[in-house]
Amino acid sequence: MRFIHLADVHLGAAPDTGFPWCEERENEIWETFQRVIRDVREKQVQLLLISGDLFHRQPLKKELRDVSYLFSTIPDTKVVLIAGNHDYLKEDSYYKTFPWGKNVICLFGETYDAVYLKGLDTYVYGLSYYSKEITKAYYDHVQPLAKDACHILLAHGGDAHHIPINMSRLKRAGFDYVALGHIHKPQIIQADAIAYPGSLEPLDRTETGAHGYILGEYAGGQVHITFCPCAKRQYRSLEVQIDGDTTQLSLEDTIRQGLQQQGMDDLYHITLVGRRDGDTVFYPERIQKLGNVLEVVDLTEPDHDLDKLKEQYRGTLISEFIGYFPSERTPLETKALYYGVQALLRSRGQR
Ligand SMILES: [Mn+2]
Repeated sequence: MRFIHLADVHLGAAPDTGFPWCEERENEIWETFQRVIRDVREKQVQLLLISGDLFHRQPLKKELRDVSYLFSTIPDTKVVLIAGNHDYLKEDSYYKTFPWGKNVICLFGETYDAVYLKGLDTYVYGLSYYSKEITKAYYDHVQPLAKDACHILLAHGGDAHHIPINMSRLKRAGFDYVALGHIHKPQIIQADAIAYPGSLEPLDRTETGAHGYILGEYAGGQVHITFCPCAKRQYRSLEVQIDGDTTQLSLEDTIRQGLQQQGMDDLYHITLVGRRDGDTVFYPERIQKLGNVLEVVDLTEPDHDLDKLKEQYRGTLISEFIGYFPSERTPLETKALYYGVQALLRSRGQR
């Protein structure tokens, strides 16, 4: 039996608020979800597991109709889902009354429940959120039925306010696979047994690295899983080394090349490090235009010609301060020297 495990799709989210590509990203989450449905069909996946937070907030009726349509395009695949803390089952949630197709099973109980999928000889277990937070450690006491079949738990949470999970306990519980959701960083807790696929598309700049879903196979009583990257974009950090020869235009060229190499769709946090020419000032707003740049942090320090300054400011504190340091310096001493010179120059009203 082949399955796909998804979580934290967050349909309806619009990441990177305030940036020109924000609206595009809202659509891309839908497009990537559609791509997963296409993969379900092409890879002949029999079971699609969604471990909570399919929606970013309470789903609109038209959004449920769209999702339901997509599920209707994979009629031979069973879809099992639970509601997470973002799309929790609020009293008037459209989730509760929505008429899903017959291949879709919602484990919308407030307490632990199971469904048996006959054709797949598989039990899927789970519960859903009825509030934004649950502090009770529900998964500490769950276990599969004593029946010869494949047993899969859908679970959403893993932090103090969203069903804390004792992983070592869960490892011993006896499930063939635990399909986790809520933590947005993809991670395998136990090889071929317990995993978070992470958010389908990364949703904020802390969610660096590849994102996607988990493809699983159950055969001969054993599960085997692989992580399949599928997101359109990645958040990346780019560190650029500056030296005395770097100019604004040479820097722009370096960054342009870096972005092209790593991917123009990706979203960047750029940091400038090193020592720049004493007269050079970089313009972050021009760097921002080179691609999808979220932020430019300039940590460079000016590279002063110390001998020249010492001569120029002879008889002043600046000259004395420079002379205080030996020519062979530790990195810390060098840092103190440059910071000090910079501060003293600034206090004289000069750059
Ligand atoms: Mn969540």
